[in-house]
Parts: sequence; structure tokens; C-alpha cells
Amino acid sequence: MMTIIVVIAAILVVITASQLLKLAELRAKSKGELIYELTQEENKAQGAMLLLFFFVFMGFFAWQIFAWGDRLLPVSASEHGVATDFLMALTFWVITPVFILTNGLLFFFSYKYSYDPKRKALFFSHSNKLEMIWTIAPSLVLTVLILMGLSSWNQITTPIAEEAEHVLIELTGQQFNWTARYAGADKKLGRSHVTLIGGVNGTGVDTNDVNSKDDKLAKGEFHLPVGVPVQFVFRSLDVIHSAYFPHFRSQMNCVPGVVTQFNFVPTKTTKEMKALTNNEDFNYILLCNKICGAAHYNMQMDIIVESQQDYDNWLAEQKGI
Ligand SMILES: [Cu+2]
Repeated sequence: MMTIIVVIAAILVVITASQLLKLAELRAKSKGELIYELTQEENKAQGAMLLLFFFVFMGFFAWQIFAWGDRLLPVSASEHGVATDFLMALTFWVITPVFILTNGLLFFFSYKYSYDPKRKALFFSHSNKLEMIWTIAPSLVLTVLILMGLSSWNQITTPIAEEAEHVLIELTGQQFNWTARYAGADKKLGRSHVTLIGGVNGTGVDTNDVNSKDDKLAKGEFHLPVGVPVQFVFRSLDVIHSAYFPHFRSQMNCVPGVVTQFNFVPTKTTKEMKALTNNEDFNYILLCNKICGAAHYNMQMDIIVESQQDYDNWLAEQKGI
């Protein structure tokens, strides 16, 4: 009932306002005045306000960076993360001055060229030279940035050769948890398929496949040896999830029916990162970065990065398939 009254009141206010405006228009018309004509002072004041807005907005922008800049992620903990961070910083160094310059000109011109009845507009159809400059210059910069990004991307998405030293881990996402499966000594994951899911075999591993015999499972947390390339393969048992490792600057979608992959080299142990961030509670984390359902927010797994020795000891204790 209250809502209906509020809606009716709002409609009446709008009708009253429009009627008052009409009345003012009629009154001005009968006197021969132009009601919407702005005076020269009003034009200048509007222009000055736009210029003021630009400075206030830029001040706010700078304050945001200085006030909250330290809340960003700590230093990256993977080899390619350094390259990713460099690309990100480079992109910001390129676009920030352009952002300030173009917006500065936009607001300054609004002030400088606010309407003046004495000034005649310059007719300027086009200039090939200008068109060339503002098409070619951004294209060149973008090409360099994109090529650098592609080369970085290829490095983390090209599968590690089977004979090269690495750890092979399969991460399976499902609403709302992760399971990590280690390939074991043979460096080969046993076959898996959704039709084989049942009972204790939650991820559908083919237990008849000889490659699955030494596979190991980890839930809740999983461990990585520092300095060793890790090849991840990803699966999903239900909807699309996304394996997100913020500290390693990595993310990959987990798509039902498709196996996706990427690799990275962890460069800092959990212990080193605790010291570096000055935070005893620091833990590397794997998150789901696709809104996959009601408990999506809690779909996570801790990651412990440690020495090869500690990692070997931990893996030996994990149960097999
Ligand atoms: Cu998810």
C-alpha cells in the first residue's frame, strides 16, 4: 500500500513540475523573452565548473592510487608472474598519461571554447595527416603490447615436454570443491571419464588403467615443490569453473567435457612469502573465479610451496586412488 502511495506521489510531483515549467514558458513567450537562452556569464561559469571537475576527478584518481595501491597483490611468486606484472605496469605507464592528456583536453576545450556569440566556428572537414597519426601511433603501441602478451601466454600454455623435469597435477572442479590428482612416479595420469564416477571414485578415474596405479589424491590443500615446473590439467564435473592462482598470476577455465591446461614455476616457498608479506597467516590459495553457484565464494584450496624434500615427504603420505 505504502509503495503505491509513494509511486502516485512521485508521478504527481513530475506532473506538477512539468506544468510549472510550461507556465513559465508561456509567461516568457508572452513577454517576448527567450527562456532557454544562457547568458555569457552562465556559459563561462559552466565551462569553469567542467574544468574544476577535471582537477577534482584527477585528484581523486591520484588519491585512490596512493591510498589503496598497497592493497594490491604482493610480489608474484612464479617465474612468468614477473613478466605478467611487467606487462601490466608497462600498459598502465602507457595508458595513464594518454588518459590524463585526452581527458584534460576534453575539459579544457569545454572551458576555453564555451559558446561565444561573437566567435565564428572554424570549418575543418578533415586532415589526412592527423588521421594517419592517430591511427598509426596507437596501432603500433598496441601491436607491441599484444605481441609481448602473446609470447608470455604461449610460454604458460605450451605443455611441458614429457621427458622434461616437472610435476603433473590434474585439478578437478565441482560444486563446490577442488580435487588435486598427482601423476606419481610414472609422470602419467590414469585415464578418467565422467561415466566412471561412483562410490568413492569421485572424479571418475579409470582404476583399470595401469597409469592410475601410482596416482595420488589431495583435498583441502595441495603441495608444490619450489623451483620445479608444474604442469596443470583442468577438468570440471558439472558447470564451468575457473582455477585462479592470484599469487602465481595464473587462471584457467575448467570446462565440462574439455581438458584445459597451463604451467608455471613457483619461485617462493610459503615460508618465504610469509616473511616477505610480514604476515604469519599468509597462505597461497586456489580460488574458483567463475560464479558457479551458491557456495562459489567458498570454493577454494590452500597451496603449500616447499622444498623438494618436504614435498616428497608430503606426497608419500597421500593416499592413492
Ligand atoms: Cu566454481
